[in-house]
Order: sequence, then structure tokens, then C-alpha cells
Amino acid sequence: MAEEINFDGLVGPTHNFGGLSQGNVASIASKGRVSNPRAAALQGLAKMRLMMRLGVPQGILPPHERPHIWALRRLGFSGADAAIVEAAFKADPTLLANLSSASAMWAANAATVSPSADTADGRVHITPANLGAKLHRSIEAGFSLLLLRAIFADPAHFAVHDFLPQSGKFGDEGAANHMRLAPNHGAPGVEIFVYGRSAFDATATDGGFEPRQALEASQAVARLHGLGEGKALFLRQSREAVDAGAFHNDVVAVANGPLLLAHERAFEAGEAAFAVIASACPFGAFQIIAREADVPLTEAVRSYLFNSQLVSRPGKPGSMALILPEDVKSSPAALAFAQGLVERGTTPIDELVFVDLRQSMWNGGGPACLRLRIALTAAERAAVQGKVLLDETLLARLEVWVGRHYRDRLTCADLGDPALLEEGRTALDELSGLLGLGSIYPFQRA
Ligand code: SUG
Repeated sequence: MAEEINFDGLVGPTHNFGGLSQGNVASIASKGRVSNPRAAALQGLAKMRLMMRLGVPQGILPPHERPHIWALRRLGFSGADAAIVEAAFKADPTLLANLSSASAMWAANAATVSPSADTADGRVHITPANLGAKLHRSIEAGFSLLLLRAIFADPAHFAVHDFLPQSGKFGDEGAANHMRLAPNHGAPGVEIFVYGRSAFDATATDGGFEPRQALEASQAVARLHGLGEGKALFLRQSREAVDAGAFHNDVVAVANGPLLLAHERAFEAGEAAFAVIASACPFGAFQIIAREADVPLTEAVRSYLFNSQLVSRPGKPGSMALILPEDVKSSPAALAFAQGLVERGTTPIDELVFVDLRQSMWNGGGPACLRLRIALTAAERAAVQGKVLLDETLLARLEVWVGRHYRDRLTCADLGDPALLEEGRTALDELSGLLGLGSIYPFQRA
């Protein structure tokens, strides 16, 4: 028996619209918009409350410290921390924006997780993503490793591997390019690794977007996790999906238990990919494929229909809820498809729940991006360190904490304000106490 816990990334105080992610249509379109970090964090917490009220266990991962002072020092800025921020802003605002992004909120990119039912040694295996494809994301890997090792510290239950090398095209984007099909969370399943390119393929992208995930990185994670014969499947994202803005596979597909929900153009092999999935799952996978005629790929990407959380409903075996971004409502085709899932009564999905994640969505982060799924047995759950499993009391405390520390307006020019660094540190210092994580941040150890 195992239960899946969604660990959501809490939005950090520097949430802004830097337009840093080429290939992510929303991020580029939002460049220069004034952000509201307070609203962003509260929207994330509201989603967590909603999940808890559905009876789904909820965990939380704290923000990383930003701007990343250690990285700025490594890049040649020196002196007091406040002076470093000012000098970096003066020298290169774009560089500072990269080192100030609150992108760790998208916890689906924090790591790839294989539950103990799948692994050779019967432990939960976790590999933090190297996020090597984008500078602002690559600087997440170090703190993600430290954090995951602190929370999943018990070696009897957990193996947290080092992240993969970050150089070249060896990109690993974590769970955003990973799905799992299984009869249920506690049973052995098949893990699907979705990659966009080979790390060693020199072919130019002909003006299209550069895929982020390398096949060889996916293969390395599967090896590290001890996924034996028949337990790992490698599928290539379609060129068309990447170019339409599906920078991660979780923009065009989502899986839960034995159910896969995907766009027909998600994979390069097209229809054949779905046949491969079917034959890889001896327990019988249930595949619902959205046809281009019903939901055009561009609509799927624009509405983030597939970036929904598909979750099993505790206490209701076989039944699932789909948590979708509000944006789906503005796409008649996506909405009709979603409603059809429930109305037909022929799928395990019996409820659609819409969430407002406007602030995160403007940066291309929907419900599924904000969470890292970790299936745990009762013994594994008992071994989790810190107060990172939410209850209503902690959630209410976090809302008060956000209200006290977060700004409601931030522009890219504000990133050069050294007061922002101090405000963030005061907030994170208090947060590490609330979450029982001790002095986890580098500034607390200095
Ligand atoms: O990596 N956006 C993130 C969004 C990640 C979504 N995650 C999943 N699909 N699982 C990205 O592109 C935007 C930051 C900016 O532009 O300032 C950003 O990094």
C-alpha cells in the first residue's frame, strides 16, 4: 500500500516576469509584466488547501534563496551581499534576473522520483534534475539536492542521488518529462521517460525550439534508480509539440495509476507510441487520447489542459479527480474535452476542479508544474524529516507568513534593490523554522 503525496513548490518572494524561458510561450509573452509575488504564493497555497480538502495528502518544498549570492560571487562579484546585488544589476540586469528567478516553485522540475515498488533495492529513488538547459533553472540543482537529502534523509528508505552533469546538452528536467503507469501507487509499474533529443545529436533545430531533455540523461536516471527490464520506457517528444510550446512533456500528457491522458501529437512516434505503452503495461493501461480535430495542439498548449493534476481520490478506489487551470475555461475545445471526460461516465475521472494560478501561468507553470509527486508507503512517510506535510494549521500559518513578508508588486528593475535580498532572507529564516528544517539556507550557515 502506498499513497501519493504532492509536494508543491512554495512561490518565493522574487517571483517576477523576466522572460527567461525560450520555448516557453507564456514566459516570453509575459516579459516585463509587473508581478505580484504575494498573490502568486497565496494562489499556490490555495491550490494546496484544495487538494487537502479533496483528501489528497499535501507536502511543501520551500523556496530557494534568491538572488543566488553564491553564484554571483562565482561570477566575479565581490564585497558585501547588498553591494553584490547592486553591482550585478548595474553590470548586467539580465544576468541578475537569471540569478533572481523564483523558478524553483515549479517542483515538477525538482527531481525524478521512482517509488519503492519499482526499484531493485526496494527504496524510493530520487534524482534532482540538473536543469542544465537554462541558466536560471540550472542553479536550482544544488539546493534541491541539499533539501531533498534533508527531507528524505533515512537511507533505509530513500536514495537521493547527485544530479547529473550539467554541461553540454545533457539536460534533465525531472518529473516534468516522466510519467508512471501502474495498477495503483503501491504496485510495481512502468515508468515512462520522455526525451526531446540525444545529448550527442548535433543537428540544428532549424529555427524551432531546442528540446530540453536528453535521452541519455533519462537513461542515466533509470539506471540510477534500478529500474529493471520492462520497468522503464523511453519515448521521444514530437518535434511538433516542442515547437508548439510543449517545452516539457507535462504540457501535453499526464498519467495517474493505470490512466494516461495525452494529446495525439505528444510523441514523435505518433499512434505507435500509444501501442508501445499498451504493450509495456501487462496490467492494462487505460489511454485517453485527445485528437487534433477535437483539441488542436496549439489550444492544448495555450489552455494547459494536460498540465492538470490527475489524482486518485483517497477512500474511493478507482476514482480520480482532475485539477485544471482556470485557463481551460477560455478554450471551448479544451473545456468540452475536459467535460466529456466526466460526463461520459466511462473514465475513472469523476470530478473536474478548476484552480486560479494566474501568476504562475504567466510564466508557463500550471497545476502539474507546481508539484512533485512522491508515492510513499506508511513506513516511508513516517521517515520523512521536517514539518513538510501540510495540515490546516500550518497552511494558515504560511498564509499569514506570506502576507507579512511578500511584496504585492515587483518589476525587473526592483531586482536590483538590495532590500529585496534582506526581506527574502528574513522571510526564509522564519520559514525554515515553521517547516522544522533547521538552518538549511546558505545564508543561515554563513
Ligand atoms: O522552466 N518557467 C518555467 C516553467 C516550468 C514549468 N514546469 C513544468 N512544465 N513542469 C520554465 O520554463 C519562466 C521564468 C521567467 O521567464 O522569468 C520559467 O522559468
